[in-house]
Amino acid sequence: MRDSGIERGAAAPRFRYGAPAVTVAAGRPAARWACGGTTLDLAVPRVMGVVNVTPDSFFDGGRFFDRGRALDHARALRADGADVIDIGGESTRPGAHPVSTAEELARILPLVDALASEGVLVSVDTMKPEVMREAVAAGAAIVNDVRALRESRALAAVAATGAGVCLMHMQGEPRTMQADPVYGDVVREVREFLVERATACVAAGIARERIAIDPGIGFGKTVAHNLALLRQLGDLAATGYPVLVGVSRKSTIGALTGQAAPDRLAGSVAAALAAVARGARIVRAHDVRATVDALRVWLAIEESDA
Ligand code: 8Y4
Repeated sequence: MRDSGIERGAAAPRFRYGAPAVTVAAGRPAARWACGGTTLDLAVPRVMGVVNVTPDSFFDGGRFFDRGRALDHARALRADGADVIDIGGESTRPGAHPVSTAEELARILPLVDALASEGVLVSVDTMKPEVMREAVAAGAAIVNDVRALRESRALAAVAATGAGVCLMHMQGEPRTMQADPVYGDVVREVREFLVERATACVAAGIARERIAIDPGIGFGKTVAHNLALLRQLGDLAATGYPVLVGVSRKSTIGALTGQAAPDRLAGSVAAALAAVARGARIVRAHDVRATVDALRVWLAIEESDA
């Protein structure tokens, strides 16, 4: 039980959000995420809006590289209903240029600072311990690491703060991860990896309540792997850690719809709803307004009992 991270006999009904009788070791449902001075109530699904401050980001193509425009975009996402703004200064796109710590900090810190001082719950998308420390010092409440704090010193960097952390699964390295992803049992392997990383966090002094986990849709996975992970997301939710999912505009949506990235809105929203229906508590999205509207309608239906 302890090794798998799954509490048996607590299977969630398939299409009911918020109901899973899932427990953590302490025996309480994971309905909160401790993020610095803020605790995000996960009784309702939350939306993390994406702001890239990279000249080579996968979709935005540098549109928000300009600092003022990035700030305007982040504020617009907030107004659209984003609960968290995720700021990234280094693209994880295959073939993207690596960025120095100094450059990454120069890109993101002014934004982190401005948004945090406006009361926005800021997440920083980074793999670098130094960037984690500086961003949290500038007001970021969440560290979102696609490498799940595997960089040496990353565990200690986050432990030294009170920030929440999102641990994401990735097979391989960004440059080559999509070449030929292979798994025996993708859902089991991803779950075991994430529970192992969460356990390492706790051992390093990061409280359990600060941890969220993420299957890393598209990170070293085929379309079939991504669909299996989404369909069986309940297995991840059953670990007791809040589950965050990012599917927005990703290539799996393109593969299923035949649409290019700018035209993946409907597919992305459908995937977000399916993920939340299976126990995801936070969805990472580019199109925040549409995602929030869809979640509101879906939640109203789920919660209506007349
Ligand atoms: C179009 C637009 C196609 C964007 C692909 C993409 C995740 C993440 C990314 C995720 C968490 C991306 C930083 C990839 N994805 N963080 N980051 N979870 N926690 N690609 O799924 O959005 S970047």
